Amino acid sequence: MPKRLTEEQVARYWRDGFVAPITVMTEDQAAGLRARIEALERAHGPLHYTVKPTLFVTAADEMAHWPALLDAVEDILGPDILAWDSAFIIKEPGTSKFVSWHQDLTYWGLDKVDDVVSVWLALSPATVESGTMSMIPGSHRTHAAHRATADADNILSRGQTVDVAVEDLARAVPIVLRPGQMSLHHGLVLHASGGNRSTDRRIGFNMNLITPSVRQTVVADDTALALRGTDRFGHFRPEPRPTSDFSDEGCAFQAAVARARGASVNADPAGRLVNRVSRQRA
Ligand SMILES: O=C(O)CCC(=O)C(=O)O
Repeated sequence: MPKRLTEEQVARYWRDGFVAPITVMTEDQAAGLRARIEALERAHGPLHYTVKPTLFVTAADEMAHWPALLDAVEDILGPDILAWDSAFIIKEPGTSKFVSWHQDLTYWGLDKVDDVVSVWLALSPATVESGTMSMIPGSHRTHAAHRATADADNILSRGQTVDVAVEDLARAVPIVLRPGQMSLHHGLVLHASGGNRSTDRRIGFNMNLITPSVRQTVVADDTALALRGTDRFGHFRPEPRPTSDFSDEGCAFQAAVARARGASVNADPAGRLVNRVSRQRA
């Protein structure tokens, strides 16, 4: 018996490679989290695509541990859950920034495909107009060939792109979410998103969750955040939870993680390593 999803939603996830929308909080709760994040942005600068905000943003840590969110993930992954990665993915109003068609797992170095679930939680309306993701049902069953592209508007660090057949593009499903709703997608489902033609910011909190049995094959000494259950494998060094926003310890840990992943790290005017790092991910 699933905890949060219906049997039909669980079956749909495995059949299509994604399921949405899943309501995990009220719009008021989402608005409250958004307000906290935007206050931090005013104080510290943009949070878009910073590496692992769960290490230094308490609102991100709260979302990662949100019981209704984890109940839905547990229905897919089982009771033992780690967060391998997280990011805010923010598209400003009017931006032409986009995400090309890709499969998440292509560059992550994780050795299992069915033990990785991506969460995308909306903190503002995610609509076709605001540049929400579209996904191709059933595309998670095969690995697709990616090629590198160079387009300054592509949010993906390598500009990796899959050439999707026209008939598959016609089947793509837009993932429309109200604030407080989320989607879950399989690490191999083909997905993409367009620019933001709306007048509001499109703010998503994205997490890549795994079971502890998954191994990292590329990054040495990789870390993960324990969210639920037990880690009987110890494949990832445990991450600390933030006790306050932008604490020195949280920022230092985040900077070290970002460096280990090969991301470029900048120092802030006070000389402290902070979060303004490019996110090194697929
Ligand atoms: O936020 C977006 O537009 C794309 C997000 C994405 O590619 C992902 O969550 O895997």
